[in-house]
Amino acid sequence: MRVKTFRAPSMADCLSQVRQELGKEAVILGSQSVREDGRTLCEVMAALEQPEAAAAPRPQAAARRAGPNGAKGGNGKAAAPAARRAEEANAPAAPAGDWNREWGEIKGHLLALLRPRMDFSALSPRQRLALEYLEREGVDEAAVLALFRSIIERGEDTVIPALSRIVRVKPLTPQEWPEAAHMFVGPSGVGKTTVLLRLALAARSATPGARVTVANADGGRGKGRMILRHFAELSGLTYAEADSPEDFRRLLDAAGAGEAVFIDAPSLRGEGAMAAWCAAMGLAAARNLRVHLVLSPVFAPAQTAHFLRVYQCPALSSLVWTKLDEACNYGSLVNMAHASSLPVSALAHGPELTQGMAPASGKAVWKLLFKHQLPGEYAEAGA
Ligand SMILES: Nc1nc2c(ncn2[C@@H]2O[C@H](COP(=O)(O)OP(=O)(O)O)[C@@H](O)[C@H]2O)c(=O)[nH]1
Ligand SMILES: [Mg+2]
Repeated sequence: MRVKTFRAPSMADCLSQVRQELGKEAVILGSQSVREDGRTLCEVMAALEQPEAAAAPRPQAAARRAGPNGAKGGNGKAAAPAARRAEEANAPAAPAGDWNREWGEIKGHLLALLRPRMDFSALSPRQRLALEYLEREGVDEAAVLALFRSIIERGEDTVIPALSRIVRVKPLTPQEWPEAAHMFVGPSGVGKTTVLLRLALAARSATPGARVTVANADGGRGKGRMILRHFAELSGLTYAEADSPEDFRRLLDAAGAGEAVFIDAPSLRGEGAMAAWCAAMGLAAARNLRVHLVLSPVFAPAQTAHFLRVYQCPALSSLVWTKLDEACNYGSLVNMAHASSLPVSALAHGPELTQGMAPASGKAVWKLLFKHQLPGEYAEAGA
C-alpha cells in the first residue's frame, strides 16, 4: 500500500493533487487543517491499495493524458520514458541504507494517522500547556505522542513523570558506573576530548594518588591525540594509546581492577561504522566497557538521527549533551532520548575544563528544558 500526505490551501486543491499523483483509485484516509508558516492549510492523507510499481501512472493512461503528440501530462511534467520505467522495474533491491529512509517515511505516515487521535482536550490545562510548550521548543511529533500516550494511559496529573520515563537520567559518576572503562564517541568537534579530560581530572581529585588513564584510540590522527597527551603530562594522568584488541584488553582489565580509564574514540562516518570498529577492536562483547555518545542540541534533527545510526554499538550506554551554552532551545534533547532510549549521563555547558560540566540530574534537565537555565547558573545542579 502506498500512503501519502498532501497539503494545499483548499480541499479541492488537495484532492486534485491526490488524483494526479495516486489516481482515481486512491482512498482518503483522513483530512485535517494544519498551520504552516502562519497559513492554514488543508492536509489530506491518501492511500493506494496497489504495489509501488502500479502506483505510477500506467503507460497507456499516461500516453492518453499526454495526447497524440505525447508531449506533456496534465500536471505539466513530461511523461517518463518507457525505457526508464523498465529500468526502474529491473533495479536491484534497495540497499540497506534506504530502509532507514523508508522506515522514516512509514513512521511519518503512522504519526500523521495517529496525530488526529492525539486530542489535547483529554489533558488537564496544565498538561496541555506543557505539551504545547515542548512542541514549540522543538520536541518532535513522535516524542510528543509518546508523552501524550504515557500521560493518558496512566492517568497522571503532571507531565514530569512521563517526561522522566522518556528522558532517563544516569549521572556519570564512579558510583553509578563502577569498574568500567568509559569510551566517548561522537562527531568531530562535539566535545569528546573535553568531556573525557574533565572526567579524568575529577577522578584524580576524588582519589588522590590513584592511577587515572586517558587513552587515545584515534589511530594517531593528530590534534586530539596531542591535546590528550599534553594534558595527561601536565596533570599527572597516565597516557595510553589503543589501536588493537590487545591494547583494549589491557585497558579493560585495568578498569575491572578499579582503575579509572577514559578512552577517546575516533569520529567515524557511515551508518553502522561504530559497531564495525568495535568488532575490529575486539569490543563487540566487552563486558566492562561503557560507550557514551556525545551529542549537542545545536545539530539539526537529520544530523542527530544520522549520528545515532553511525555510533550504534553493543556497549552504547548513555548520551552526553555538550555545548548547551550554544543552543537556543532544548527540545532536541527529548527527541534524542526518545529516539535512542539511552539515559543522559552528563551535561556540558561551556568550554572550561573545571566548571563546564555537571553530572546529569532530573533537576538539571527540567531547568534546561523549561527555564533555559544551564547547570552552572544555579546551585546544586547535581541534586
Ligand atoms: N561552548 C562550548 N564549547 C565546548 C564545549 N565542550 C567543548 N567545547 C569546545 O569545543 C571544541 C572542540 O572540543 P573537543 O573536545 O576537542 O571536541 P572533539 O573533537 O569531539 O574531541 C573545543 O574548542 C572545546 O573547548 C561546551 O560544552 N560548550
Ligand atoms: Mg577530540
